[in-house]
Amino acid sequence: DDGYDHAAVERRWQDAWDDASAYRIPDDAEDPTYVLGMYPYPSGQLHMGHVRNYTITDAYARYRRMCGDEVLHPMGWDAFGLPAENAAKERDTNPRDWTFDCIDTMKGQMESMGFGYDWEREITTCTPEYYKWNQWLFTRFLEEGLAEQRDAEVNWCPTCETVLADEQVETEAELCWRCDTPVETRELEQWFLSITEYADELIDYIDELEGWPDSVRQMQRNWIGRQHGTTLQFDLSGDDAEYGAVEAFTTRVDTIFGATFFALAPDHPISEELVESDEAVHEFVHHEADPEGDEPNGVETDLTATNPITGEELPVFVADFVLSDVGTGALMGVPGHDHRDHAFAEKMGVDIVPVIAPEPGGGDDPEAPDVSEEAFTEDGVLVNSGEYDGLGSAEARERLTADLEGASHHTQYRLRDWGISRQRYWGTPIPIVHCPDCGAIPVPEEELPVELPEFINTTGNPLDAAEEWKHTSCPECGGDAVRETDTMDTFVDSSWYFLRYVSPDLDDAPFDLDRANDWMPVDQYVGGIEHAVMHLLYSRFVTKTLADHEGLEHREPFTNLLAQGMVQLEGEKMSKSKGNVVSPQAIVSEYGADTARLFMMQAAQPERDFDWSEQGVRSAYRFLSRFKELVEAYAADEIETTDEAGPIAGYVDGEIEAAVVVATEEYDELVFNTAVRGAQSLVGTLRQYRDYTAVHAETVERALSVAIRLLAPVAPHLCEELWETLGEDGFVVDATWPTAAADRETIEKRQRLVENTREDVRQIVDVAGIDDPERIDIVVTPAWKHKALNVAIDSDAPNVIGELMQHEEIKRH
Ligand code: ANZ
Ligand code: ZN
Repeated sequence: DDGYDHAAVERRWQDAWDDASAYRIPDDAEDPTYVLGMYPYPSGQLHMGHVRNYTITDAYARYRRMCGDEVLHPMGWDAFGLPAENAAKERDTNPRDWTFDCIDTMKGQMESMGFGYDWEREITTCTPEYYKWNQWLFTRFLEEGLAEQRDAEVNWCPTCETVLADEQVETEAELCWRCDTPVETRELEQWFLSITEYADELIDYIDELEGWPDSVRQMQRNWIGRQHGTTLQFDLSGDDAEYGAVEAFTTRVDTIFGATFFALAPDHPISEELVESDEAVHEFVHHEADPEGDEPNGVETDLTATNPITGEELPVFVADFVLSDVGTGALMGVPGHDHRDHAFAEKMGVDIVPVIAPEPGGGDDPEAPDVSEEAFTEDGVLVNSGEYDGLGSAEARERLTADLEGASHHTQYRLRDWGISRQRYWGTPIPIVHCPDCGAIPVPEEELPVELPEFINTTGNPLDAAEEWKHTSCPECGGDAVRETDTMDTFVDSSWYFLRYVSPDLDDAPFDLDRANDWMPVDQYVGGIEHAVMHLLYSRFVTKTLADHEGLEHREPFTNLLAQGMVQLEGEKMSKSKGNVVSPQAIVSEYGADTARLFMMQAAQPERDFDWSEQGVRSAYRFLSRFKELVEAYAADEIETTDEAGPIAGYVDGEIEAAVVVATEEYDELVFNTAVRGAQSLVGTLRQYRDYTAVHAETVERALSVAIRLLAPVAPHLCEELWETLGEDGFVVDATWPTAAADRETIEKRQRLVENTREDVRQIVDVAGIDDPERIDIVVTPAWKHKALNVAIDSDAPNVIGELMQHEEIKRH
């Protein structure tokens, strides 16, 4: 029975917005509020995650606009990437056509959702007009010494036939992030961007990012992984060889008196030498080492290491838990105070010695802990440590680092430089020419972009097969040379796209600097938590380099970040492989975009996961239908009205205030579910009012006008329609956000009063002997306490209440 012609309503307003260029933001806007959803990869269809992401930004953009801000709310396409290349191969088409087909479809779907984007600012990263600026960025990095080519061991996915960044390898299982194939390693010449030069700033500034979720901030800190410690030297010698001083990194030099072994990574240069001469080491390194395994494994060598403070000779192992790219690839083992070293020592029969005591009130003679079963890993007071006994751990670290010859403070990071080379076609060509005489020469800026040649369907990298494109002349000497055939990681594209929106058509610079200085940073960024590390870190890094070298006046790109939760089905992530995907398009055609949007926003706070529910969708639809019916009935004079503002009108007044105050506060914080709830309950109250008695026209008109505006950010099409029905001029998206005189505290006080009064009424009902008091939900003004039961209404029970009001027992109050 409930329902309305949502398709007609939605088409009508989409066309009207379009005709009026309602979401265009002029270039001379002063400092618009910049609201941005992470641009999608054009995979073919908009999925629920997109719809949620973009409904959040759209609702917020509309809200800010109604509050009087100019709003920049653009959209674009993260259009390079492997899936397009794979799809093109499968379908025997080319990645460009496939990508633009997908964009077409998805853009249509976005329009059908009513997202208010300034499409004049649309960007598509696979166009030469865009990727030219990736190339420009790369050459600028080169000039600033922030890009370099290195022979590097890389993660190689044999299925995708491509190099993967560390971040694209699933850490535990070492699988390709796209296809779950076990990753191998290979040596290749790769281009790296020196993000590690910004490691300190990237980690220090995280403290300032107060508009970001703590979880994301922590993930970034962990990813950068800064550790303060000491590098120190151990002399290594064997029966017939001296290896001299070998460096080890430790964060706990205070435990050095407890070092009972020394360990080298399997690919430490000394291990590699031993592989040649020592059968057991060879066997271990080539057949037994399992760095991913849960247990530490190792093999004892014939070498000994001299503890630089005690002079003790320690056994030296080659061990798989020592990582070659951490610290120096060598460590001192302290089983008494490190869990891993403890496990290793137990397995290898190495001594376990306690040298740090817990600090029970700093007594004179602290007792060494029992570490035979488990390491004591906290800081404490030194024991069994000679002249250092009694010192606290922190002080001991300072003293020992100063006292030990060859030791020095060292800060180390988990962060590695950003390898951007990909052996793939569908990406930005790295603008380099390899000349046999001059080496790797950047393509001069005037010659950018280096455009992609036509796609060739081969098994390897199509750029290798593009003979004509590949062979060129050296920009330096003019001799025969070949182009770099690697393309850039697509995270390069997304590391600065938010700047391109300010001047998307500019052809002599990546972005208009003045405007970027005015319009940046993004005020509210919204996207999936899967981008918490890579995309956000790279964007921060690139922004900082542009600030250092290009005059950008912002060092951080995103002031506020919201990481939206997942839309699930029965607690599971929707995915094609699980076959539990609900298509947004199907919902839109059955119930309309407004229903889909309203359901999503009311289902949960944006950060939370929630379950898709057909029932929830239907109830959102029912609400919108009833809202529409009410406004139309009122506008058509089908509701009995009165000029007299009775007590219910007073009550409704309070409800209007409450809805405005709550919605405003909650929209500010992007808590859409709560924001919308107040407006919905206001509509419910109005329906009860109408069903019960003649309504006070002025109050109801005001209430409807407020409810329409409060719901407009979430259900924009219907609210435009109702705004017009109510006889208002212009778009509701341009209407002024309603304000209220009361503050939250006053509202809550009043609500408590109403609650109490209701409770009193329920008791009266009890006393009066009404059979079914549970059925009666009564709305009263607090004034009732002073005698009269002003009114009690309930859509289900008007008769009971009418009866109740006749009741002698109640009349007397
Ligand atoms: C001695 C020591 C004593 C350490 C102690 C820790 C505790 P975490 O453990 O995350 O704080 N380390 C150094 N180089 C390494 C490598 N190449 N591969 C694996 N581990 C390595 O990281 C710092 C510690 O990691 C360092 O401090 C070192 O063990 C180990 F009670 O040195 B420590
Ligand atoms: Zn040359």
